[in-house]
Amino acid sequence: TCEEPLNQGTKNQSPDNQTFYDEVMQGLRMSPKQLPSKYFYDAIGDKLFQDIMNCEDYYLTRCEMEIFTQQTGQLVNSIMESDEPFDLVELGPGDCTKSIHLFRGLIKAGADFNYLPIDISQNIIRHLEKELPESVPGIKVSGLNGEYFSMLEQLSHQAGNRKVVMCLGGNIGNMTIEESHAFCKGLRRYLTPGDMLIIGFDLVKNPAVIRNAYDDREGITRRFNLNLLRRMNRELHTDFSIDSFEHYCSYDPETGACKSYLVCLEDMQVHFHTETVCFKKDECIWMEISQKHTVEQIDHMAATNGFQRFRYLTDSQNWFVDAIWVA
Ligand code: AVI
Repeated sequence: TCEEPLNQGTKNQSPDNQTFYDEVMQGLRMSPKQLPSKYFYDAIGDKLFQDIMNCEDYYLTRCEMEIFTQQTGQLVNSIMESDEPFDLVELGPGDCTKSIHLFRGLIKAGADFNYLPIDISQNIIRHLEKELPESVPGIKVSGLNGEYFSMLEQLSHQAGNRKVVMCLGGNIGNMTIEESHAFCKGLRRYLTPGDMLIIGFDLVKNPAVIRNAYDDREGITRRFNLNLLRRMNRELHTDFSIDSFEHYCSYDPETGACKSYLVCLEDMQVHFHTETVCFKKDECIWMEISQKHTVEQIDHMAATNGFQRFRYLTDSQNWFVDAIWVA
């Protein structure tokens, strides 16, 4: 029979899986059902996201790359407004394909800085500590492995330089407007007046361009979303029938919210350890939000969370902005 999911019988999960399981169940108890998009990124999801970033229809990476390669001088000058040494803290650095252009510019300009990437993946941190000094001679890298706010907390207890924090890739778009305000407020607590934040936002634009980016012709985004069901089958031993779900993406030009869903094509029961979850034909699971912003909303986000607008760098199509704010 199909019962409401109950909070019980999860003792056979490992602690890592337990959190995954609990967060999944919490989302599936909501209406509409939701799944947490942060779990997209297992090894297969990472690879699919790489493919998304390289695909024709997904413009965000190309736009921000253009800013980092064509406007490196403006970035360097903004950061070096003050000639004091600084700690360049990057939240979720990936493989630094964009920020590496900034590092080279800063070193060329004689900047005195330490690069402190923060990432939840120990592999990424190890990789950057090893590779960056080889590809960017003269860079000083000291990685921090953990959650953004706990690592910033740790840093705040050490005597440090002024901070320049970078949050690239439009990752803030994967939060609702409310969550992104809370995130900026949270960040601000770890900064002191004069510190800087460089934060990437995807801008509102022709709705068709946005929809195509999240429903690409090659079907990579579709596979990226479905991979979370596959991951649950692998790691939580569920029995989702993957072929019975279809990717659907909506964009609302009035709110700037781009949302992706998986639509269930038939009535189905999915078994979770000791619990069973029912899905109805045509029911949608909300998978992810990719919020688009106007410059006015970005200004408002700065002003209401303790930042001042310093400089905005956009790509040549005006599709993406790296906002530079001062605390
Ligand atoms: C990581 N993040 C900024 C991507 C985005 O554009 O929302 C994740 C993504 N989801 C589907 N395509 C890309």
